[in-house]
Amino acid sequence: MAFETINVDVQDHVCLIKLNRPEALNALNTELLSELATALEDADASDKVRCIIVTGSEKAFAAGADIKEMSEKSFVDVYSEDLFAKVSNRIIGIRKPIIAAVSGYALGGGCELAMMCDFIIASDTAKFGQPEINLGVMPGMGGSQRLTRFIGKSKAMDMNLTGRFMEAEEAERAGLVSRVVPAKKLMDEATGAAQKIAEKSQLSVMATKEAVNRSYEVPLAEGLLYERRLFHSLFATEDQKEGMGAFLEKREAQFRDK
Ligand code: CO8
Repeated sequence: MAFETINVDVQDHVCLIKLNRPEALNALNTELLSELATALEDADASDKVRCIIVTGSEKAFAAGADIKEMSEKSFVDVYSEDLFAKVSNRIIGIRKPIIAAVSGYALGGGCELAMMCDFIIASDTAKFGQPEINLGVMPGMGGSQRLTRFIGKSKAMDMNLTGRFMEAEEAERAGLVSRVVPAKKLMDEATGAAQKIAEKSQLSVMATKEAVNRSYEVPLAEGLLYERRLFHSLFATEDQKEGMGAFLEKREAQFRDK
């Protein structure tokens, strides 16, 4: 399918989705968000894809929701259409792993989109922020919720109330991003991580994603039970026999997603 605001490329089981609205620093308008959700769902359904990367340009992952598009909307408009609800549910419904490769600005909805991915690899030029407060509004797609779970209350309040930007180094220290690399190495690093994931059994990959995400939704005892049941269930797979057998035979496992 041809897209106007994103580029999609699949190579070696990795689907690379590049946000492509350079004239607006990849601001997330309705068209881009809808195309992104469609591309993610296509990748989720494709046998050729085992891991997904979402990235932007060197200057901007995404500078937020599109302010021009939102500026004239009324409360009745945004409440009636439940702005961003459907599209964010489509994005968080993806079962294959999604890595956000972030360079430059990841602001407002851009930071929230990165947080909806499974982990963030950042270049040393990345800048994260929730500057919605400067526009007379507040985050609407996770900036007050996911960010608080990732970096704690004090830093989340600081970011959300002052609207300041957080550099990559601080974001890594705070637990928002998993790795920081020089800008030139960002895509190699993200692709390398995606290829590592692509080598695993997709059954254990999807179960792991599900279990980690569950930890944000349920109390610890429920989460531990959920994890244990998923762990038990993987013993019904051929890939468990193959993975453990290969270790004991000192050879590489050949997973078949069965
Ligand atoms: N929306 C629309 N256009 C944008 C946006 C945006 N968020 N950000 C940048 N642009 C446009 C600019 O208007 C400009 O266009 P033009 O050349 O036609 O005037 C072009 O991109 C380049 O931008 P700048 O000239 O401003 O570039 P600078 O390098 O000087 O500054 C900044 C870069 C600091 C990133 C600056 O552009 C900026 O502050 N942008 C806005 C950041 C912001 O406030 N983001 C939050 C938006 S609100 C939001 O995200 C709400 C989230 C709710 C849920 C979202 C679900 C997706």
